[in-house]
Amino acid sequence: NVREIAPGAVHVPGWLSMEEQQELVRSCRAWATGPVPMRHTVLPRGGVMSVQTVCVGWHWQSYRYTRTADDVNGRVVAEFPEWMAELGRRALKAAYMRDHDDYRPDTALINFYDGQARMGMHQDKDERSGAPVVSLSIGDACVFRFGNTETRGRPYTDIGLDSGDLFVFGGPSRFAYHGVPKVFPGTGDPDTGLASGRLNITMRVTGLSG
Ligand code: MD3
Ligand code: FE
Repeated sequence: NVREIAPGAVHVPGWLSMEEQQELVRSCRAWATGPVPMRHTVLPRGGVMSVQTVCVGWHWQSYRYTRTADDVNGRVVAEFPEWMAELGRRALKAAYMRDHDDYRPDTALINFYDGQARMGMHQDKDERSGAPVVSLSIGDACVFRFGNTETRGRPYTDIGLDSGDLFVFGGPSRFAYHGVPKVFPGTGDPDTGLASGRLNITMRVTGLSG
């Protein structure tokens, strides 16, 4: 069950098993309370993001990647685990239906949405790589807005994302505008381990070293 939304943008509904979702929730909970706790990222012009984020591998502070969380507590972020890189390669194979043994994601951004959280339309341009982004959703359903590479506005397509869904953004879709205009509170299955809210994990290749 693989849907190509635009060239390189592929949605695979219900890709994660319940056990995989539970395992990811456990890992994300440990990272969220780890050396660099999950927090609302403060933007350069003083705005505060409504989602809460914790990073592994590299720390994203708008708009750059660092090894230490200078905007939180100065500590080194948790290591990006090899099992997650392997999950990323399996995700690319599921979406694009060919092997991606050379895919080496080195960072995951984990976003937590409570009932009010949103993410405005943006491009992900802080990576120095055009490698695909792998996105995994757990918990409450949401509306994901997938736009174009030219403007924040129309044309865009609204797509419902549910717990367990995989979305891959590569090729011409890698630098498209996208956002999350709405989350539907109370729609997630507590069996995942997430009693409320929505978790989104994105794996990326930063193209950075050191
Ligand atoms: C398309 N996260 O972390 S995931 C983000 O649900 C982000 O938390 C949203 O946008 C979330 O930057 C959307 C889908 C997604 C993620 C990264 C992309 C779509 C993308 C990068 C390039 C193009
Ligand atoms: Fe994004």
